[in-house]
Amino acid sequence: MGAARHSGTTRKRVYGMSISRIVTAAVALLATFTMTTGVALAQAFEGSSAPWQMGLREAASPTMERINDFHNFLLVIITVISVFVLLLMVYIMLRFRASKNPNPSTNTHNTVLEVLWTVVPIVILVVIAVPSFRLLYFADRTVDAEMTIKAIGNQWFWSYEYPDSDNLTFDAVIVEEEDLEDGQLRLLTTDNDVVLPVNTKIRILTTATDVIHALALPNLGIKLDAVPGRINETWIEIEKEGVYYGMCSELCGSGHGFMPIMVRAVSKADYAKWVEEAKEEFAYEGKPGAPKDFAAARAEKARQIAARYEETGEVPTAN
Ligand SMILES: [Cu+2]
Repeated sequence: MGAARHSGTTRKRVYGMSISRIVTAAVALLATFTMTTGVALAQAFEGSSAPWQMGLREAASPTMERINDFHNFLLVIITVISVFVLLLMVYIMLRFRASKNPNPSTNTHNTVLEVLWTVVPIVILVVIAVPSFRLLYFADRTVDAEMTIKAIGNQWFWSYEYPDSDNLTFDAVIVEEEDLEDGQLRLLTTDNDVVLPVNTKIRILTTATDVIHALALPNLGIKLDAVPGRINETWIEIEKEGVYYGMCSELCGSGHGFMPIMVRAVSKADYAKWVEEAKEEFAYEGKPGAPKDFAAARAEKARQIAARYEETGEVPTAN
């Protein structure tokens, strides 16, 4: 102890900087970092991946918070198992190596060991299964949804319907690289974004026009198959205003990588305002001049986009 403390004092003098100064500098650095991150968060939340990101995306819904917790819990379990197995194998390789054991053991059974290596994995699986099922049921659906949004996958764009607002509907097609404006993300930006209110329980329904697609929004903990002829359901409650990016997550054809999902979460008041504006711009049931059959119009648009994409091989955009 004394020697360690002594050498510490010597080092302190050598570098000419006291420990307390180092601590102060570290605290100042940390404070600056926290402040800048805080400011960044206070601006607008951006739900996208970052280069060299570790772990999952930042959670912005109760489901994703639980997915994150579950992921961290599993990480501990698999780390312990991996380290245990590694140490066991190193031990076996050293302790039972051929040079040390000219006459190999002829043991074939060990009842205690066999019971243990059966029971312990079962216990581990049960420990994983209980929170896993709890999470599955939590993410499944909400009984008291305040609104509903329907996402329809097409080759290769998404359409959205707002059943609570006279089936207000529009398509969201990718913005091509050369048309991107400053700050818009490549392969993730759509011409129309899906506007949703924060702090609202939103029921999500999804289906598809042609083949199986999948609605995925990592920050919100959503990955839901969009299957033709059936409706899948889940729910979200977005906690932060901002933009959330996602992608189709089911291989759905050659334009699969070009059908991003872009959600803009706004306050409830701004959402109500947006619905009024959107009704001017987009079609809804009963609007003069709106197509009689939204699904047929959508299918026709998908056919045109697919045909042009086949011809040119370029990103399948709307125009
Ligand atoms: Cu798709």
